[in-house]
Amino acid sequence: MGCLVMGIVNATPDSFSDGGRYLDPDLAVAHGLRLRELGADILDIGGESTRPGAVRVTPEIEQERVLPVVHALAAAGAVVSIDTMNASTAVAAVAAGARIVNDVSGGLADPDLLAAVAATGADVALGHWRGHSDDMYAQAQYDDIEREVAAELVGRVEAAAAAGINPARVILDPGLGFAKRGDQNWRVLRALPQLVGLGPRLLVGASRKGFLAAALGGEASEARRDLATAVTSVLAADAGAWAVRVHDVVATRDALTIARAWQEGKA
Ligand code: PMM
Repeated sequence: MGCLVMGIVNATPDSFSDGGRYLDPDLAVAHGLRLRELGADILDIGGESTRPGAVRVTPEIEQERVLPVVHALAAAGAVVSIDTMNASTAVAAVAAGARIVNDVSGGLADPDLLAAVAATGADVALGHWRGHSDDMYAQAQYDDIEREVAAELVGRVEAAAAAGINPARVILDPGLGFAKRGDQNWRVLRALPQLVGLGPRLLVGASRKGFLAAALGGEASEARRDLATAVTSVLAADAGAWAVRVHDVVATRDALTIARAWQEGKA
């Protein structure tokens, strides 16, 4: 399947599943290089956790964490995306070699981000989002979640265009787990073909998230969440996703390879 694999490098002390493992820039760079060897097409570097209840960090601390990592991985030839909600971090990361700005807030958290990215010429991934981690579940109220997520994503493409970003440079992301509880995530995933139909490339980030564990009956181990993630990667690819954002690059790469052999009748 032609879906790209985005490998996650969280240079944070408190991320959802791998917080603290790669806070040291050298460890984060080594992890990124390993993910690239294992088949990641893009490396997504983040310095601020967006897990439920996470405490926000200043852009200065965020940049201290991510810029050396972005610089080293881009210099090694990797396609790097910067996972940030801050305009100043986005601009500094692009200057350090990032080619994609990945803003889970879709440009809503920092009113300067879209115009700042427009000036850089980088691609931008815009997530469906309704509020910061401390109160995002209060925003998880929908009458018709499929329609509302699609309409709000279209609104972000329009905001990006108004800020000077060519729609061809926009990537959309349904924002799994962001202002979405439990089954609301499955409703959005079931509607993925409609989101693909909006036009922009679609990025899907299900990796290790709580709704996968919940579907497996509660607290699932990391290995079980990674297997569940690989299954969602194949299904997302089949629904037309452009890329999947994952921690376990090998599991998703293998799952996509097997799905392709199945479809093409040859390995
Ligand atoms: N999820 C997280 C962080 N960044 N970026 C995109 N584009 N899509 C996502 O779903 C997404 C993201 C939170 O997960 P993590 O803490 O495991 O990185």
